[in-house]
Amino acid sequence: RDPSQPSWFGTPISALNRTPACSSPLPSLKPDSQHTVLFRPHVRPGDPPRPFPDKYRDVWDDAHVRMPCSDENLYPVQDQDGSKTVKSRWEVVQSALLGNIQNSLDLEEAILTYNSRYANRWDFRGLHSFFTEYLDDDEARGFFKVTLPAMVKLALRLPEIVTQSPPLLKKQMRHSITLSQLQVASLLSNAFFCTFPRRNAYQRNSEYSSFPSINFNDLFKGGKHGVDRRRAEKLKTLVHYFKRVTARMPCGTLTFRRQSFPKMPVWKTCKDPLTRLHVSAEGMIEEDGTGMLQVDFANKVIGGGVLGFGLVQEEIRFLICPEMILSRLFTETLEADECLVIIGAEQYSCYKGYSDTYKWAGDYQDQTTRDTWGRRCTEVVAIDALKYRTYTEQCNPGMVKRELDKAFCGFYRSDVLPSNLSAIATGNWGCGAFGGDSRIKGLIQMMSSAVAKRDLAYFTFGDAQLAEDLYKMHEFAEANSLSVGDLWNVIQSYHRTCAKTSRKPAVELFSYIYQMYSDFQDSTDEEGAGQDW
Ligand code: AR6
Repeated sequence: RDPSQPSWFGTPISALNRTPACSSPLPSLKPDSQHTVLFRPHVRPGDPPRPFPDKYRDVWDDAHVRMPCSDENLYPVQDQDGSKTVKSRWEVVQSALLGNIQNSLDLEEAILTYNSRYANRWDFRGLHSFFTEYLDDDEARGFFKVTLPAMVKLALRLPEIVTQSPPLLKKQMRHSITLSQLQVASLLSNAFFCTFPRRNAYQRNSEYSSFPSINFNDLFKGGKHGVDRRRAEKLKTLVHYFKRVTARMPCGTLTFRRQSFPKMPVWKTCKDPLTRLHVSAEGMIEEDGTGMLQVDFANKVIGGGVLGFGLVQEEIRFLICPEMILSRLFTETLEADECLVIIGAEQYSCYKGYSDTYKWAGDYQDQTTRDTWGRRCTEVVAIDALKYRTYTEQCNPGMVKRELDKAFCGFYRSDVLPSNLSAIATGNWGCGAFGGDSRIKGLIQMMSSAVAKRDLAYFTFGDAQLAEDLYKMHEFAEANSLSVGDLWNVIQSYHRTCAKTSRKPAVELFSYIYQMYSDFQDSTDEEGAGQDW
């Protein structure tokens, strides 16, 4: 970056709202028909909240997570004489994990005991090389001696810790789940040991085919050349989380909320002016957006490739804040008008690099304040953009509406006064793996946040030109008193002029907008007549 050039434009970031300073007091935490709370709503500092109900109450149906510890979780086991009997799978899990696991080969054997159908299909080469080639001997020994037995304990205490089956957050449901960090840690330990039933087969029409995977087996795969560096760095980051929570269990809570609204704005007629914009070439959403609504550039399958190969914004966020991975246990694929909000996830790790250069960079002590429900004041919203191949298709009215609606669904809070809303911390949503254009998407996010009545902090990930261009467009819209509806109309008019071009048109959207309005000004100056978009 040229140091003589400014790195940010617009409203100073210090002027934007952040939680908890901007928030109104929370109502007391109470379960209701739209909110499942898995503990007694009683937060005691220094002590994880007690689960609710006191004794494990199982539900084994298609509306709830099928728990590994359910009595209904049965598994065929071959007896010594070759005959098959059906046994409690949880008992098999317990005896396998309580066996003597001293290295990754033992771990593989244990996991396959209760996943025997996958013995020839799952590949553990990545896990083996992680412990033999990637970690040094002391670290590997420490893991099997200290962390792994503690993780086993945490996983097997599941029926004491999570005493009811969490509901599934299915398509179009408006429902929240609040649980303790201890409950999340116990469920995630089970995911690491691949104990969740019916979550291994993802063929079409299988029960969970429209849900993300949750068992960690895909992370244990090998690469073409022995150790897969991406998976190894992911494992390092996740092992660090388990090391932290087994050494000292955090006492807070988290909420996962599936959100949609019965009515979306009629964009064409929205009179709202743009809200304030801070745009910066420096800074990151998770670092500089503390207390703001932080955008997760999501996949409709929440968490994307976090348990596989993917390693961009969403996956990195889920790795450094692994409690977010739990969303994969219960969140069905997001539809066009839905999002998932995650409040309270803690950051446990630092990282360096991005994608192929991603590296775990040590411990992170999250100092974010907690709210009165015990959650870190960190709110992340998962919104999935569409994947694009051409510039033109992104201006198609149907596509623009889809993206405006998606962002609006993520940003809007029907029950909060605008003055109590934090700003949105975002950036090049949909513009990396999903191939969108950052100027079009930047404008779309400005429009959605305007109707949601929230300011925007936009981090361009080092792109100084983009920062300047977005700022100029924002200034231009303000100077010309352009409302969201005016912007919608000019995008439509642009699409009509360039719809026949399949590739990138000669004039891009921003230049077109500038040109249209100066023509409009010229024509009004000369003839006193407006142009009808
Ligand atoms: N802060 C600010 N900007 C960032 C950050 C950050 N921490 N990280 C990346 N960027 P991408 P998409 C910028 O590709 O296109 C995942 O697999 C950077 O300029 O993650 O919406 C999901 O699961 C980067 O190029 O988002 C989906 O499957 C740009 O944001 C898919 O990728 C876009 O990041 C979503 O892809």
